[in-house]
Amino acid sequence: MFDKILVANRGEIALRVIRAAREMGIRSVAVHSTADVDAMHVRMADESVCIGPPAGTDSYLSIPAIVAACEITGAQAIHPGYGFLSENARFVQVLEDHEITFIGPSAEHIRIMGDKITAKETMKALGVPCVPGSDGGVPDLASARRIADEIGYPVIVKATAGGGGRGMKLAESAADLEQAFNTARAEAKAAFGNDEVYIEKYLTNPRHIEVQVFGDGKGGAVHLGERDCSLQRRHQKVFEEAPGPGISAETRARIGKICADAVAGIKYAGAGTIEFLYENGEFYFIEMNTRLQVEHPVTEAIFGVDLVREQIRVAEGLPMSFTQDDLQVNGHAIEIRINAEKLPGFTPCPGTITQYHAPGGLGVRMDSALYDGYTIPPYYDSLIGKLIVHGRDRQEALARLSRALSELIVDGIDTTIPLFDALLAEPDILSGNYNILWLEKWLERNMA
Ligand code: MV4
Repeated sequence: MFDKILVANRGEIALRVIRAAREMGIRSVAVHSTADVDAMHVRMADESVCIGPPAGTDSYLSIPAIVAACEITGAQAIHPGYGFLSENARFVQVLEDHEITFIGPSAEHIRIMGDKITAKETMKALGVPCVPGSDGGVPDLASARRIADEIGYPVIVKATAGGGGRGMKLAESAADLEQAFNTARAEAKAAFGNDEVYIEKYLTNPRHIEVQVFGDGKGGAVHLGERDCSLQRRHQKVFEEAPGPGISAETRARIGKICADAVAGIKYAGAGTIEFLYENGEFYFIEMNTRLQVEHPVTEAIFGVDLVREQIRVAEGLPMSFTQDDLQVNGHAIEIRINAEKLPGFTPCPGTITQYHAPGGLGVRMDSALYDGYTIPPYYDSLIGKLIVHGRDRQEALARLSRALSELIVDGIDTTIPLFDALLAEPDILSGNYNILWLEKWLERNMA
């Protein structure tokens, strides 16, 4: 059993991990940049180490600084949170060499899923339904033409080193293919130092549905249903919910079993998310994320589990504390992401919080590292809080979200909170009738 873990992150996710550790009787070490001396995660942890100057690359992404902090404090394991080093296979390898436990999957699984071609090949071989497209990389334009003609236009050219929307080019018809193929390659080379690309049929109206999975690292695995994360702006999620509107218990069980069997098949350890596009009742795998995700609380709410606690247990070599049969969906949960950004342009807006009041009451969870007088530094992601609500059904969750928003106060800076007041007046949002294109179209009409 661990008696001390290091949290290699900041903000709300660092608090999330510190809280789980404390409930398990595990002490926590915060690391922080010089810009974060007054940050809440430093105050909440049992001890803290300064690991470098403000820039993320010099602090929260510095492998030597974080390993040193671990050795100085005697922490036995590291939780990476999300972002930063959470999907860095080299980091996991370095920790292995230092006999520090990484609270997450193996370096090999991170590497496989980080390369989108090997991820897709692996998932396909494990029986997960994928978007029709090239088998592996497409070496030249002639091959690209052959494949595109075969699957039919529109097609999308994606960088194997990309993901999360980076390095993708759409070709509506054969006339666009050369340009899409060449730009995708050039941009991939420039951005990732790897110009390998693959081709998929472009789905025109899908929803983004992702399945939460959890493996024990020994060939056991469960699924915890799906989340609908279709409401995104420039590949940033804005509003997430579980279960997905219109996804039946039978559909959940079917796609869930496919996903759980797949991760069991590779002896995956810890939390993972299998991302799908969902169109006309069919699931098409696109990517797998090998980390705890920002939106994990909606899954925690409807299943009544603590995913971080389970991550720590599995990293200690303990079994998960539930089986698939223990996991029943209870009600409906919604998360909204609150960013320090000025509308309508979503311009980052750091500054000092003059007043902060978190909502509370039945079915309300506010995950945030804000406090009165806190100054948000300009160096990091603009996410400053997540408001998660849980109700017996979607309608109750929506009413609770509306009520919680009426209690929330974040003064002194501009935030994206007004966006949610506006969204909650939209019939399509109230009925769950949206897909991946909905928000950008709405923003164009309402915030241009
Ligand atoms: C696609 C697609 C349509 N067809 N692949 C964007 C992020 C990355 N995870 C995959 N993405 C997409 N892949 C095929 N074959 C449309 C998108 C996409 C998208 C996906 C999920 C959520 C929002 C999106 C916004 C634009 C494009």
